[in-house]
This record gives sequence, structure tokens and C-alpha cells, in this order.
Amino acid sequence: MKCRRCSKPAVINMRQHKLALCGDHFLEWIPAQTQRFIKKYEMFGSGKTILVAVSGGKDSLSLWDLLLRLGYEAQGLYIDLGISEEGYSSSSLAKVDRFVEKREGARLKVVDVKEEYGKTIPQLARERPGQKTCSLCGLVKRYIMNEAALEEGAILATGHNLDDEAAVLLQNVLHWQTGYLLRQAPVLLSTHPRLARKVKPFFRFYERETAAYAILRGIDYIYEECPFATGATTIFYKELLNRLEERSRGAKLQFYLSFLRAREKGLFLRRLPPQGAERISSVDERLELGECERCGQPTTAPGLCAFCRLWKVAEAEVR
Ligand code: Q46
Ligand code: ZN
Ligand code: ZN
Repeated sequence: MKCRRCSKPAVINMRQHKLALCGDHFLEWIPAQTQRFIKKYEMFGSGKTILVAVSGGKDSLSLWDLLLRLGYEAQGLYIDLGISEEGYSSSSLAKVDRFVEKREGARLKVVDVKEEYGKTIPQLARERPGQKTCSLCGLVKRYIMNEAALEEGAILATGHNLDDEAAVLLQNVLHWQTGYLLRQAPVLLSTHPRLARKVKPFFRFYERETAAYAILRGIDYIYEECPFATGATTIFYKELLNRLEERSRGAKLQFYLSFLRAREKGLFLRRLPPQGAERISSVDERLELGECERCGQPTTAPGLCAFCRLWKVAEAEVR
């Protein structure tokens, strides 16, 4: 197969776009597309600080690399979860450190969960056999990412790709999780002074495209999945979607883009009973956001937010 732009041998064929490209043209195409998505979805403008949450994997490191190349003020955030199983956390941090060493001016902030809060994620999970490790970990990561972005006065960017987003969408649709569907978007606005704006500039790229970018750019990333990811339901949904994609070119992209269009048209808005004048409100709007008594982050629960409740119980157990 030949490159559509120069007829050299193609290194990637993106069937959903009917576009095959050689390495050089692919390395031009990815940044141009990313820039287009940043503008189209009004993610951020130049002059803003972007905090890229990096795990050592291909998506997040590629995103950081690309934003730096595009000239954005992009800093990295690595959360050390203390996963010693298969040396996961230390190997992933080593990849991030290598990445930083090679890029002059790249600034990295590291938050060590054990140092900050007293326990690693596996320790925390072992004490709560009824809860899934990934749910605990997700809660901790989301909280730390938000705090770090607020501290830096930055917009938080994550490397989620289309395969990640479509898998979560499928999961949410199968359970008709309207609350989650309402909050699933490439841009999450800051709806409270203690909530950072969150963006996903890679959300329209297939996973194989971000992997190809990392390889062609010579980015050394951690190939192994986190040991706790084995058997995770998202992996199963990704496989299902890949089977669908094999049968129907572009199915994953269409699934997600059609969802965004439906969301924009108000499919997930709920009409409330008239109060004076009838009005339409989102499910989110109806949730009263209070502030956590301990950390001040917005929460729908009275008293402490879920993160502070988690660590308060952990502290009580230590005593
Ligand atoms: S790091 Fe954490 Fe993931 Fe590992 S424990 Fe689960 S959520 S799988 S992206
Ligand atoms: Zn070419
Ligand atoms: Zn709190």
C-alpha cells in the first residue's frame, strides 16, 4: 500500500478515513489533526498551562511530546501509585524520567501517593476486599489530578484515545448510566472554582494510531499493562468494539461521534416539572454541589468527599 500524499510505502492504513500514509506524512498528519481537535472542541488556547497526566504509557507520553512540539506550555504529572507488583510503578516512572531527560525544559511534577497519604494503592485495596482496586485507584487519581491542576493553575489533559472512550461509552450505554453519559465528553468544563478544566486531545485517534506515533517518534514507553488491569471490563469492551470495527470500517468512531452529536442535541437533558416557567435542566444541574469539610473540593455527599472519606477510614484503621 502506498502513501496517499507521496506514494512512498505506507506505514499505516487508517481504514476509517480511507487514508494510508508513510511515516513522514503520518508524523505531519497527527499534530495537524490534534491541533484541529483542540480548536474545534475549544479545549485551550496558547498561553495556557497544560498539565498532562502521564503514566509512562504510549498515549500520555505521545500527547506530552506532541503538545510540546506544537509549542504549548505543557508540563507533566506523574502519580506514583506504589504498585510494586511486576515492578509496575518503578518501571513506568523510569520511562517518564527518560522522556523528561531527553526534552529540554520539560517539567515534571511527581505525586507519591504513599508519601502524601501514607499508603500505596495495593495496600489500600487489600484493606478493602469488597472494593475493586481500579475503582479506588481511579478515585485517588482523579482527585490528585484535579488538585495538581488547580495548584498549577493549569488545564488537565489526559491521553485517552478513541478506543478508551468508546469502551467506556459502550459500558455506560449497556447500563444506561445517564449521569455518566452526561459527563462523558472530550472537554469537561470547570463548573466550580475547585474543579479544573479537563480535556482529551487524543479522543478521536484509534489506539493503533497513538501507538504508531510513539513508535515512529522513538518514544520509549511502558508496554506492559498495569497488573491490576488484567480482566478489566474495559479490555473486554475494547475487544468487542474491535470485532465490530473489523466488520464495519469506522464503527468505533461513528459510535462515539454520534453519541457526542446526540449529547449536543440534548438527548441526556431532563425536562423538570415546571416551577414558575418550565425549564430544561441537565441531570448534573439538579445535583446540589456542596464543599468537602476537609479539603474543600466539591462533592454531592454531605460532609466529606469520597476521597477524604477513603483516607479518613484508612487513618482510623492505623490508630
Ligand atoms: S493504574 Fe489503577 Fe489503572 Fe492499575 S490499578 Fe487499575 S486504575 S489498571 S489505568
Ligand atoms: Zn508520504
Ligand atoms: Zn475532601
